[in-house]
Amino acid sequence: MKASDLLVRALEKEGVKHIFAVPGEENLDVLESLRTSSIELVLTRHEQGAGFMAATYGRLTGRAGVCMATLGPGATNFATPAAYAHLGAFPLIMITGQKPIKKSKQGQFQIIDVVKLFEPICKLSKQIVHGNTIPSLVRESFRRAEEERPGAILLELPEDIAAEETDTCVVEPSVRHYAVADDEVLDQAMTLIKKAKMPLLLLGAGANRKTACQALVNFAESTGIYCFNTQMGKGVVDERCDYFLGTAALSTGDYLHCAIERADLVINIGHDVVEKPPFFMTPEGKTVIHLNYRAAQVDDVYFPQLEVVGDIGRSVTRLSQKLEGWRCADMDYFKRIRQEIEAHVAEGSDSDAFPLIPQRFVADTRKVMGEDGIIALDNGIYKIWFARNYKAYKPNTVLLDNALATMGAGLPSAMMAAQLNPEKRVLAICGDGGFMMNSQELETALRLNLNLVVMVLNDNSYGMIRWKQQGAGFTDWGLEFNNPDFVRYAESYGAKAHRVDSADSFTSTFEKAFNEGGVHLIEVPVDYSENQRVLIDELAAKVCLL
Ligand SMILES: Cc1ncc(C[n+]2csc(CCOP(=O)(O)OP(=O)(O)O)c2C)c(N)n1
Ligand SMILES: [Mg+2]
Repeated sequence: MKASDLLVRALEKEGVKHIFAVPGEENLDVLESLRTSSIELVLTRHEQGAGFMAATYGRLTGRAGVCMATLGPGATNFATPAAYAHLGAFPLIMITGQKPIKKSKQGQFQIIDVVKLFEPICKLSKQIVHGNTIPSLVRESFRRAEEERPGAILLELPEDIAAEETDTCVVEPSVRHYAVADDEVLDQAMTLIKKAKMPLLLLGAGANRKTACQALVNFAESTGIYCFNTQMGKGVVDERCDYFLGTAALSTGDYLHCAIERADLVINIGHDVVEKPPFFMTPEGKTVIHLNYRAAQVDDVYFPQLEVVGDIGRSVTRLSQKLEGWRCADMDYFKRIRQEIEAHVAEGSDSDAFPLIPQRFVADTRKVMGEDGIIALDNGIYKIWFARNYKAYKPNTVLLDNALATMGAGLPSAMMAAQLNPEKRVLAICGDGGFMMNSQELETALRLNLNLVVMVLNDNSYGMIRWKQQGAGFTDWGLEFNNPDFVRYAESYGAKAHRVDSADSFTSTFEKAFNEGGVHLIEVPVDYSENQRVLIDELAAKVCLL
């Protein structure tokens, strides 16, 4: 079999359904092999779009998403999606082309050392030097990409290798089970929990990845321990439940931190240090139990005293069994903090100010998304507002990136969520800055006939950096820009487009767009003056309940 055919057979064997790509001439053999395969080729308009979509496929399904690009400039455009998957722990396989390696008349045209370039941001980065190694390399790539902690893999397939004949066949995928944490360490965790006066449960991204959710809900309900989550842990538990305190959108100083400061034990399930810290540990401070697939990575603000390493769901179930009949004695303080956080979040949610203030557009977004709608956020100041104020109801319904926190991923990740969930409401939430970084993918969204609404929050600036600039005491300078007419811009792609022109028209505009189906862009003029007042001044002045 020709090597490129063997590659595609191996991908089919792994269950690959789509390849997201911007092909170059070095990928033409693979392209020809894909033509007659069961795999759908999804062209995007920038390699970042392909990479972010494939990484989000991995994030949502647990199976590696696959994307393809050419050598040199195509490959370098994969650097940001690779870093996104690497830090975010999303299984991703990137296939890039290369000039012939055995004999070439093209000098160094477009050639850079792609394999080396990707080494620091991949779990494995390798050139395929012989067609016969393809089956085992593909198998190993999927195994590694999907294994906890998931991440990115780069395979470089040179043109001459792609075209050569091979004499091997594909390798069967294997079944994997993770070990449960050792009984002795689970006993130690149980002892620490029983000894604690005010324990709290922290849920991070790892708890969101696998089917640990039910075990975690059972644990919280049977022990009565209150929980909070990181931004990427949103959705593990239904945030409407009585024992949920809030999301750590900031690292310190928020209302939630009154509760965290009071806790003498934090049981951290699935959080690792790639996310902005949900709180800072101090040497004389509280005890932390780290329960995760992998051991803790220690730094200045995270040095857990006990590590419970193994399958999250199964370890938590064993811990629940060990704690059977035990309940947390006094949760009154946390109950009052919860009420305070709830009241605080509700403030401003009915404001009819225009341009809209964050409290209002977050509250109204929650109303239109219904029980199982999915929001995918780009990066900007609104992410903090959504993390704090938007309650997640179900796993994987709030897709935000608090690891690489790159701009430009919001639209492609929402597109992937829409492709996988055609019957659900899916909303991309972007700033005017981040949207313009990959707005060309609107064409891809239309070509794929997605049902997708794109919210563009217009403040004519890099608002997040303006807020930081203000917080640092600098003069407001250098961060404003002009925008295209977003309505006409989206319409030129063939999308339907609207501009919200009053606070009251927000919900009806979004309802109408979701009901109609297809691709819609909705521009929302926003007023970010609340950032300083609510997220800085008010928090600085707050006093924790005694
Ligand atoms: C690719 C990339 N470049 C730069 C940054 C730094 N950055 C973080 S938020 C931000 C501004 C975002 O502006 P916009 O998308 O308009 O959102 P806003 O904060 O204004 O709502 C910038 C420049 C980043 N996170 N990612
Ligand atoms: Mg902006």
